[in-house]
Amino acid sequence: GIDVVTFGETMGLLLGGPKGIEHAGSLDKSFGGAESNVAIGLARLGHSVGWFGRLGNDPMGQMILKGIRGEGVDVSGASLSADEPTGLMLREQLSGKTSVYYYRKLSAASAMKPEHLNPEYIAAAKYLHVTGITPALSESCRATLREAIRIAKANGVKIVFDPNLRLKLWGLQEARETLLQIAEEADYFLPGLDELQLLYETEDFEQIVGRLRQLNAQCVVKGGADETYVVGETQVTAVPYFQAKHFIDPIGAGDGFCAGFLSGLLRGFEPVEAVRLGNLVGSLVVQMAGDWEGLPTLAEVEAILGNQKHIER
Ligand code: KDG
Repeated sequence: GIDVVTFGETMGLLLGGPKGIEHAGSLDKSFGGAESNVAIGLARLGHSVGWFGRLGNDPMGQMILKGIRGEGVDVSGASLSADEPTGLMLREQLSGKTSVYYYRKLSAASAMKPEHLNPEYIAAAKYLHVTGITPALSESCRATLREAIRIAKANGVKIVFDPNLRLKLWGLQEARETLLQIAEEADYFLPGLDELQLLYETEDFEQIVGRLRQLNAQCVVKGGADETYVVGETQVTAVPYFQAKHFIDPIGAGDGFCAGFLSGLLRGFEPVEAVRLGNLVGSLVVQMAGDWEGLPTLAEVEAILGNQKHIER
């Protein structure tokens, strides 16, 4: 069976160079979507992983489907819609600040509805990975996510949830209510510290940890100053980041972290050890432009750790 199943919107991506989008003579073309980034990361680390979602039956949709498939991800559940286009995002990095522009309102992915789900496909997985982007896309996407979680829970599939708060897609009030509700259902909750500050309306770390401890989920908080936090029942363990040699593009680091963390879980690691692998993968993603291009293979991870046993025990 497939170890990890994930779904969501993947979009065409056009990247502006040093002149930005407005003045660029040409744009670099790729694709990206939080969930497919995680899927590609897992496939490169040697796991069986499936991604599904709706794309338009257009050149971007074709490119995305071939790209994800080409990375070794099972895309048998994905579909190309004749009625709606593939979503698109433009991105530029000017004076160190990353800006994203979405063109996705009436995309094929936004039209996803519960009837599109294949319950057997989800039920056969060990983990269902979902993000808070999907419920932000549309009412029907929110219902689809709810149904996918229901199917997973009914079949003993563990739910991994990254809130991926995107305030360009919805208001904080609505996001808070929906995302915290999903967190209640998760087995693993992988938020960023900045997201928690907004969701829980406090910057007080102790208070945030207190809220996280009320959840049933194993919580891991990304984005500390230079560490990731594993929230235990009585203590919080800080797991230091790996130093990135060159820092090119921060986007995708969180997805890389999720892929590494999930890889650790699949290998039977304890949470702290899985987080270490997540941190390593995240630190490699930021060293290349694009969402997923910098994701490492298992061989690369092993070469860096210089200790095969640590990963393959
Ligand atoms: O995590 C990176 C994603 O945010 C990016 O690929 C775009 O999925 C995306 C989104 O909806 O913002």
